[in-house]
Amino acid sequence: MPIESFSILIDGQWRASADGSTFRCTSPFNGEDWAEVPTATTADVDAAVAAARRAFEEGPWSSSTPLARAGLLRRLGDLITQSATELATVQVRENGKLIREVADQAKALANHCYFFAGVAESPIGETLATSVPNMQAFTMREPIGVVALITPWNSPLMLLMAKLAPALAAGCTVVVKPSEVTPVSTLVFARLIKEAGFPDGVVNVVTGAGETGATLVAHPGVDKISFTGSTSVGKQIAAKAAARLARVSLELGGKSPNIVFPDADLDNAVNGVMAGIFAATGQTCMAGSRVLVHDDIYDDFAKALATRASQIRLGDPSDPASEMGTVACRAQYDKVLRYIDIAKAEGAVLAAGGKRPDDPALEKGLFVEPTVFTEVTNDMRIAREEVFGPVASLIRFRDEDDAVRIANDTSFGLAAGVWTRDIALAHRMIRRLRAGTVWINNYRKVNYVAPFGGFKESGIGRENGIHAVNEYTEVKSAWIDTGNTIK
Ligand code: TXE
Repeated sequence: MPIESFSILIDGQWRASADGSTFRCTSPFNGEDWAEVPTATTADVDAAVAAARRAFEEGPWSSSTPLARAGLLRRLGDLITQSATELATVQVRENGKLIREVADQAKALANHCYFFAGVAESPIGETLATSVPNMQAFTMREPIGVVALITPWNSPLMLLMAKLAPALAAGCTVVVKPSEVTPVSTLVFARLIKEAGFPDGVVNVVTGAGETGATLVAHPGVDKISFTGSTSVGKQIAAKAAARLARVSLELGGKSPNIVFPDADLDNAVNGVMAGIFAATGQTCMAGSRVLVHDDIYDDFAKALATRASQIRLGDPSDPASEMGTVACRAQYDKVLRYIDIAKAEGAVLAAGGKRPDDPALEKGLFVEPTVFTEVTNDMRIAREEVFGPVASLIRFRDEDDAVRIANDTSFGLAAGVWTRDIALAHRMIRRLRAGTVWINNYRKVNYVAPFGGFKESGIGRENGIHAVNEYTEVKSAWIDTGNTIK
């Protein structure tokens, strides 16, 4: 197959990197290189930030009305709908995620545009009831300025859209740095930005590895960094941003508990636990990787889960019949297998999977069998550290208090699931779990209207929902003297 070449987008122009350097993308399914993408240099990052700054301060964007921005977002939504198949296919090629998962996700990107178009047009600001006589005081919200959007590889376009739509609705300009594992989908998507008619410099895309991201983070022209990725890089970014008090929002890792009480509908619970950890090959920040199961049902539940896990059909991610795709890249594949070894060494009992599949048809792909460990305790590394792969760890609990204690005994706090038919227990668990999202009798539901983000080391800030736009604005207070007190 010939290698396809792509360019970066700076100030509305498609360009090679300043020094002509490139890197290649490798298919996680067949191991072949298929695309060549520029490695953006410091000069490219400078040019992208300068273009974003000009567009923010001088271009038509700086005086754009909310109505105009909403119109562009709606047009982008329409173009996404027309191109949804292409946007899905390129992501499957890049990260090995199932077409049947990504196809719906690609279509749903348009909803973000429509929703945040509405948010752009909504009233903002408050009239204040101050204690000061003869004063009219009110607040308004203004765009923060130039925002760096640094994104990962697991859902490249959905995670980009969660940042881009509110940033554009707010009136910011952006420089996007997609993951080096999945840069092409963002570049293909950027064509739609141009076609929709956003002014030059409003959206710029530079590609490269972590170094390019670090250059962007350190750039004095960047007012805010919105990052999704690992907790370790998130902490580095927060520390660097703090040096010049640049704003940050961080959507980081998780070790989310999925808690099954003995009164739950067990078939539903098994399905939900499977979706929580095996969808997207376990490569989601919200993966339900710690499965907390009540003592009374533990053995039966473990048996049912192990049986179902071993029946999952691994295969070509572009085949709608496949039920689990590949891990996205070699480094991640090595990490998953390493954690499987760590779990075994710690004394966890392997109940399903635990290796690459024997099927010769899958031999070139980065496949790992759906894996279930039982007799995991919450102090083991497999229960404390994010694996980001198809590895479920089953932990026993005795009662509600024990479940809450184990669930909250983690440095993360992104999400949690609870399976029970007891409505009072469900409500108590929602309050007691320290996590940004709690699902009752379902798992992994996200939507553009529902705020998403983490407690503790799972992040800072929220994406989605009407308040996401506030992550891209500053509040200004204004005071007007209505008493003519200055003569
Ligand atoms: O993430 P990185 P990686 C977790 C998951 C996974 C681990 C490593 O546990 O196994 O992270 O994945 C850019 N300054 N998640 O290595 O490195 C990088 O180029 C600025 C959770 O892919 O955090 C990419 O664009 N940017 C997660 C982005 O950061 C830097 C999704 C994410 O890469 C940088 C993905 C630096 N110093 C992985 N170093 C989630 N929350 O969903 C790297 N980058």
